[in-house]
Parts: sequence; C-alpha cells; structure tokens
Amino acid sequence: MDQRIERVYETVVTRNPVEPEFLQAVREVLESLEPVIASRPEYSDMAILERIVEPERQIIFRVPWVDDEGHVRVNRGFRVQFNSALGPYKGGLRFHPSVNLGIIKFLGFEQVFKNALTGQGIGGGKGGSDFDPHGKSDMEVMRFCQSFMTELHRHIGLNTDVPAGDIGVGGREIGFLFGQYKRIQNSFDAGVLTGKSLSWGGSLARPEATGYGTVRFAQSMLGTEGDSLEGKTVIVSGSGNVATFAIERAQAYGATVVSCSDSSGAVYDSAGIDLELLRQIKEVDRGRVADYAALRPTAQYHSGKNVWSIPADVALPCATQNEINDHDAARLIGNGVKLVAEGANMPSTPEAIEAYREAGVKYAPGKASNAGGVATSALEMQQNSARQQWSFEDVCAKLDAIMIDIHDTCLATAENFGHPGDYVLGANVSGFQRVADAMLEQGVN
Ligand code: NDP
Ligand code: 2IT
Repeated sequence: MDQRIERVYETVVTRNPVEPEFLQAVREVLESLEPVIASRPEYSDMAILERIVEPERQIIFRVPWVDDEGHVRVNRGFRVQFNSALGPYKGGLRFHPSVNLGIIKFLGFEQVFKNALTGQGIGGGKGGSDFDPHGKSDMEVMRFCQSFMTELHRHIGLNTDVPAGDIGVGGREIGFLFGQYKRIQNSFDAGVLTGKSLSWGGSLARPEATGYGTVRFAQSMLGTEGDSLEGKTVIVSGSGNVATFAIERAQAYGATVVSCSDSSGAVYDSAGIDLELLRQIKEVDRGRVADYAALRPTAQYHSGKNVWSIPADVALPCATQNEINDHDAARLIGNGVKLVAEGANMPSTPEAIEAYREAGVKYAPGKASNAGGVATSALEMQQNSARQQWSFEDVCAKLDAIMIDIHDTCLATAENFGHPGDYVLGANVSGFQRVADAMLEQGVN
C-alpha cells in the first residue's frame, strides 16, 4: 500500500485494536484503492479515506428479556450506521453468539460498497445481537425481538435506516420485529424493514435473492469464457437462507450440488442434495444437516468437518466469515476448483484469496456476488413506496439484471485499472468511487 493509505490503515488499527474482522475488511478494500487514490487527488484533499473507514454512528444497547422459565436474560444489541452518502443506511441484523462490535463493523463496512454496487441509492449499515436463536422457543424469540426493537426503533425509519435479515434472522424474526415497531410508532411503515412476509409488504423472491444472485453471478463469470454451470459439480457450505437458494439455482442451471453444512459438520451427498428433504429438516423441524444425512442413503455426514475437501469444479461458501483458510484453499485448488463465488460475507481469509490469485482461480468477493439480497431488499422498499406487489418473474428479472450489471461493472473497472479479471479490485474500486464522489459533493460531514 502507498504511504498515505498505510497511514489511514494504521489509524484504523490504533482506534480499533481488538476488532480483527473489521481490520481485515478495511485492509482488503484499502489495498485495492491505490490506483484510484493516485489518479484522484481530491479524494486525499477531502480526507475521503479517513472518513470512509469511520462509521457515522455506532449504537450499543442492552436487550433484557424473559425466558420460558421466567428467568431474566440480558443480551447486547448493536446497530452501526456506517455511511449514508448514497441513501438511508441499509443492511441486515445478525443474531449469533459470536456477534460483537467488530463483527458488526466489518459487515457494515462491506455493506457500504456492496450497496453502492447495486446502484440503488442505499447507504450501508449493519446490526444484531449476541443472542443465539438455536434451541429457543418461538415465544422466547418473540420476547427477545420485541425487547430488541423497543430500543432499536428510535434509531431506524423509512428514510433513516432500514434493517433486514442475516444469520439467525429470517422471516419469523422480521415478523416479530415489525410487529413491535408498528405498535410503538402507531404507523404501518412497511418499508422500515425488508424480508417481510408476502401478505404484509414482503417482496416475492426476496428469500431467494441472495442465493439466486450469487449463482447468477457465478454463471456470468463462467460465461466470460463461454462456459456455464451446466454439468458442473458444486460444493456449497451452510444450510440456511443463502445456501439453500444457491443450491436451488445451481441445480436449475444443471449443476450437481454435492454438499451442505452447518457449524456442527458437513454432508457429502454423491447423488446431489435433495433440497426438499433438506428444507423439511431445516425449515420445518429446525433440525441439523446430520439429520439430513441420517435420512438420505447417498449422503455421508462428517462431524466437525467442513466441505472444502470434497472434489468439485465450483465452490460457493454460504455460511460465515473466514470459513475458508489457506489450508482449505489449498485443498480446493488441489481438487481442481476453478471458481469461488461468495454467498457469505468475507468467507475467505486474505491468505485463501492470495492462494486463489496465485492459482488462477476465478474469485468473486461477497460484496459483489452476494449483493442480490440487499438489491432485492431495495426492490421491496420500492414496492412498499408504490403500494405494489410485483410478480416473482418481474423481481427475478430485475435481480438478474442487477447481478449482470455488477458483474460487468467489476470486470470493466478491473480492466480499466490494468488488472483484468480481478473482481476484488473491480468491486472495491467501483463501489468506493460511487460513495466517494457522493461524499465529495455533500461536503465535509
Ligand atoms: P442463516 O442463519 O439462514 O444460515 C447460516 C448458515 O451458516 C447455517 O447453516 C449456520 O449453521 C451456518 N453458520 C453460521 N455460523 C457458522 C459458523 N460460525 N461456522 C459454521 N457454520 C456457520 O444465514 P444466511 O444464510 O442468511 O447467511 C449466511 C451468510 O450469507 C452470512 O455470511 C451472511 O452475512 C451472508 N449474507 C446473507 C444475506 C441474506 O440475505 N440473508 C445477504 C448477503 C449475505 P448453524 O445453524 O450451525 O449455525
Ligand atoms: O449482508 C447482506 O447484504 C444482508 N444480510 C442483506 C441486507 C439487506 O438489507 O437485505
């Protein structure tokens, strides 16, 4: 990195010493920006870098709630409103025991550039809690969500900040959160949350959007060489929202998806994942992938293992951050994987990304390839404003057009800056320029 960028990074390290994921996300973006900082001195003159790495607002709050045994529990809630240059803060809520301020800041930082790439006028934010929904009853989850929203409501709004789901937050949680927001505000502000149920303001294809978009992006990457997913063997990690719809769309494109996983272990299914069975177990029974393997004759379960040693042509990490390290990347490369497209946020470590680069593996960073989720959230906001509900086909067509546009923008930017095929540089530079130009025009704030 050039000296000025290095100094910005050192300040971030000094200010945020115990937030490794945030530092990792910042470093990856800053490393890409050298050519654009060199060619646009006004960015340095107006301290764009110094401002863009500092969240506009960070909120931490107590979330007390009562469990089914009548015990009072206390969790911590977060909302980081990172950048509003392009529109209201927009980004998901994560409920997972690993959540802390650094995790939410890394996610919020990534969201700023991802949202810019969608071209839809949304700023970046993220929130969540260290609450663990696993093993909680519906009523416990409801009481937690109500308490969480009782504080969060004062910080969000239709034109201020619009949360959605992420790990541990799906349709059930969005329903409880919306109900409490509506009660407190005495106002049916449909567009204040996205990922809503279809009967009260949700968008068709929002559940599908992240997984579908990731696979659409992978298809475009292969398309640059006249190739496609047809006939490919694909490994997917995770078994939640993003993973299941990535599996569905990869199968629709004619690929065989041979894996899924959760934090307890990995499944290899030589016949290809039976999505109907996986959904029954995950969504209806709220079970584990081990239960899938127990019911599926062609599947093996590997407790405590991940999916990255399974031979495949394409890898779609759809679980969590840093789930592919240098060792896993070496396994992927050794097995002949030609393409990695991220459905999760920052699932590859910097060492893994370096290994892909050296081996010539096509690689799409999450902020580009998983942008279909938030893009469709913005389409949900549009439908809410217009009091309309578009058809599944309409939303999917818009989603695909957005994914193709992001793909082409990343490629063209990488090419313009002398790094053809580098989707990391393409995504970081094009997302950054859109935010930076808006910040320049809006003055110092
Ligand atoms: P879900 O909660 O629906 O599913 C998460 C999946 O990942 C589960 O299978 C979960 O297993 C697994 N997982 C979570 N944490 C870990 C861990 N520490 N180690 C191993 N496996 C883990 O979440 P989503 O599918 O919505 O999110 C998955 C990823 O996609 C996240 O990185 C998220 O930030 C990203 N993303 C999500 C979007 C969305 O629209 N939902 C949009 C863009 C990105 P277990 O049940 O054992 O925890
Ligand atoms: O990481 C992400 O982009 C999301 N979790 C979706 C955010 C959103 O507002 O739909």
